[in-house]
Amino acid sequence: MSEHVEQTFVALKPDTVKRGITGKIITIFEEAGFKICGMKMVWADSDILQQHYEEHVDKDFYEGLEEFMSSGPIIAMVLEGVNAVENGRKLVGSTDPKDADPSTIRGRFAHMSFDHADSSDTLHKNVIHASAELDEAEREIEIWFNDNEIHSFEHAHESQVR
Ligand code: FUP
Repeated sequence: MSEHVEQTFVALKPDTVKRGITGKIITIFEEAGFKICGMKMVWADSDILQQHYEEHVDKDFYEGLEEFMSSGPIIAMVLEGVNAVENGRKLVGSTDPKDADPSTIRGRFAHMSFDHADSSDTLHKNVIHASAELDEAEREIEIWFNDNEIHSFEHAHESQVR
C-alpha cells in the first residue's frame, strides 16, 4: 500500500444524527472515494470525550463541548483513502460553521456561529469531527475503535488510484 494511503477518524456529531442527515454526509465521503473501514453508533461518555479532546479539557469551552458531544449518539467512522486526513479536513471545512465555505460539509449543513452560540447560550453544533493530523488520527482511532472493528477489504475505488 502506498505511503499516501491513510486512515482518518471522522465522527458525525449528535446534531447530525438527530437531524437525520448522516446518510447525506456519509455519501459525500463515499462519493469522494473514501473506504469505510469501521463504523459504529456510540453514545459517548465523559471518559472517552476527555481522552478524545485531551488538548481542550482545561479550556473554558470544554464543558459545553462535552455537554454537546454527549447529548445524543454519534456515528464514529474510520475512513481510508489517499491523504485521507488532509482530504477529509478539506471536505469538512472550518471549525466554526460561519467561516466554513458553503461547498464544505460544515458550510452546507450548519446554520450556526460560535459567537451566536455563546451569546444565546446554545451549544457549538458543528455537525462533524475529522482528525487534523496523521498522528491525531492514529490516536483517535485507537480511542474509539478496537482492532477487530476495523476491516480490511478491497474497495472498488482502489482500482482508480493504483
Ligand atoms: P476541529 O479540529 O475542527 O474539531 O476543531 P478544534 O480541535 O479546534 O475544536 C474541537 C471542538 O471544540 C470543535 F468542534 C468545536 C469546539 N470548540 C468550541 O466549542 N469553542 C471554541 O472556541 C473552539 C472549539
